[in-house]
Amino acid sequence: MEALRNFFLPPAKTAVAEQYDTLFWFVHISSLVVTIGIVVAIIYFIIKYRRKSENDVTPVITHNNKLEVTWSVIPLIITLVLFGWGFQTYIDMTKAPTDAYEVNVTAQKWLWRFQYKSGASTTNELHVPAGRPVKLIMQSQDVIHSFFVPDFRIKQDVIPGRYTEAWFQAREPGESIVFCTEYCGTDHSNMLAKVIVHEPEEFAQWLEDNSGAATKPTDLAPADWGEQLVQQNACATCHSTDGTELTGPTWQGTFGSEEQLADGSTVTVDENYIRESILNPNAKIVQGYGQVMPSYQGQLNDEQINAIIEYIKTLK
Ligand code: HEC
Ligand SMILES: [Cu+2]
Repeated sequence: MEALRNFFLPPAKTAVAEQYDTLFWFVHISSLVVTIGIVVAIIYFIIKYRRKSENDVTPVITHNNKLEVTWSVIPLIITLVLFGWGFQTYIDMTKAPTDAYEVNVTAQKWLWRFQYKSGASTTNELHVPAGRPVKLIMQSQDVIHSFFVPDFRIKQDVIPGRYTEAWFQAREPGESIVFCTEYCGTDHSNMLAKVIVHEPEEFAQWLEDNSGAATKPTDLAPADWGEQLVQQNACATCHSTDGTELTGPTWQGTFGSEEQLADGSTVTVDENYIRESILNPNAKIVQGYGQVMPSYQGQLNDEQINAIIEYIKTLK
């Protein structure tokens, strides 16, 4: 049974997901039973009432009250039960418990940012505790995106200029994938994130360790911190470090090189140019690329930008 379930649907990692699946199976199995019943009845009648001789005459039947009431009332009851059941499940899915842990979610082409109460923030990784409801307060910086976690059976549009909400309570530690399910441009299919569910104590520790992300950890060299920041901010969705061309130019050997810009001029890739590219990406567009890089103004401070510059310098 478990194997059959998993063959059709991803594992259900929340109680709501299980509720949802039960309803899903009820709808499908009852439809299957009714369909088979109808097909069998049709075949039976075809055989039983076939024309058997030349003077076989079809009797005139006007109506049958008992039969007609039966075949109207039974489906009506099934429909009402389905409606009530579906409505209850929908309410359970949409109304977050009041004691939920809140996380702010920002979607933008093509990444997900998560901000926690403690001041920590992450990109493309949502860290949450197991066994506790988590409420997501979501908004978009640009176009409509949609936050979809198949394992939790939650899917919610994320819209510019207005908050939308979703919630879940993961049972056990583990990882689940987040997809963007609203087509949002070139890299829509790469707009992925992970939900990382921790044991509650481990989550508290994680929050503590990550709340000071705005200052350099003392045990890291600036370039190493820069590498970490680049990962945390998902720059790698668009920039490779090995020469591969993605949505943005590769960083391999870029520092000190001459960059050809879209307006025909050239610029030397130095500290100032990188800084400007991060804070105001549309000021100078590299030839052959689109205006798609989001601004990191207000997201990365000077110290962090310096570290990223140090890191880019190491990519020869
Ligand atoms: C959504 C894709 C995307 C993301 C995410 C992104 N960039 Fe970019 N980036 C681009 C594109 C496209 C260009 C080229 C067009 C332009 O100049 O704006 C670019 C240009 C740059 C340049 C100039 C590079 C050169 O060779 O001239 C730098 C530096 C840069 N980005 C740094 C970053 C950093 C640091 C991050 C993460 C904090 C980041 N980018 C995240 C798309 C992205
Ligand atoms: Cu999207």
